[in-house]
Amino acid sequence: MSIQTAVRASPPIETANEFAADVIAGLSAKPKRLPPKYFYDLTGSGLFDRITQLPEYYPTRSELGLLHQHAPAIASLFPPAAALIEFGSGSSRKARILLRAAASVEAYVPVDISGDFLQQDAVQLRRDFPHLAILPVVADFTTMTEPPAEVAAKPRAGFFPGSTIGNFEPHEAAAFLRRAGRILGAGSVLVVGVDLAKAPDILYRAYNDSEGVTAKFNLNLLARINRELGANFNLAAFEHQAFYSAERHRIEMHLASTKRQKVRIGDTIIEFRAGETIHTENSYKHSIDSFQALAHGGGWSPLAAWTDGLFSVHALRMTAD
Ligand code: AVJ
Repeated sequence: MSIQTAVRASPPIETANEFAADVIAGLSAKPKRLPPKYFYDLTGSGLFDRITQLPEYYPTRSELGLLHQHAPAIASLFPPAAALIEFGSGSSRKARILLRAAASVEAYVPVDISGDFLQQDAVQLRRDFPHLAILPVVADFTTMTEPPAEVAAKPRAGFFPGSTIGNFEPHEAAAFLRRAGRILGAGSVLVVGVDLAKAPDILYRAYNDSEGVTAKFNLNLLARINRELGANFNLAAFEHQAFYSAERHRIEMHLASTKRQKVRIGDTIIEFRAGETIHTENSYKHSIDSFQALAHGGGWSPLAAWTDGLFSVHALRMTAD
């Protein structure tokens, strides 16, 4: 087993400057918005972890159940002697379920923007899977364009769990799938976790939990801007909002200003009307068919889909390049 250090892939990962530029651009836009990828600093990742354990937040439990139940069937679709590439791997908890069932996989490539987590996790993965080459890549998976050189000669499978794909607009999701197809190559398989449209009250509760953890997670975005960009958001003057739009098939999260106010971010002053919101996240909800149609538009054919009625796990085969 070789000792690998994380490969820094180009284009480079987010920098403080890019964060500042995205924040100023988003808060200068009409309506105001912020990219959801910035939720996940250390505090935000901890809060998201608590969200996944809330009784109301079913997606993580559902997906873990589906992966446990169907791991052998999923793994049987991987090409022999493959490298498994995970986009936005976090703690690799879900990939471990597939790796345990996929005896022929030779390498695991967790791709994540957070290098610290990735390195810690790689050490543990090498202990738990001594026969696997563990090749972490520090990168923003949304801008990644190539597989790491170490796995360029191996057949590849991809893994994109968690319904992170729901953060994309449908046309962006198709574009991401198309790019994933170029990274994974002809004949590859991609496994994607996708949350399903369902009764609005179930969706509402999943994003308006009774303990207020989701509210904290949303408001942490402003706290992070204060911490990292020296801004002066008064967190008590903003409220968490989350609602399901049945027409748009998505949960929208916002932070609503409770009053007319001005906020300073560096040299920039941002003005808020009373009730004005910052749109912080969309979480699109699909049907099995609508997701398969979307995947088709991204160059992938459906191989199989597993569901518990709440969430779905899709296996796709690349058809175009
Ligand atoms: C990680 C994007 C799938 O949309 O459910 C959870 C993020 N936001 N609660 C989701 C989230 C509020 C989550 N994803």
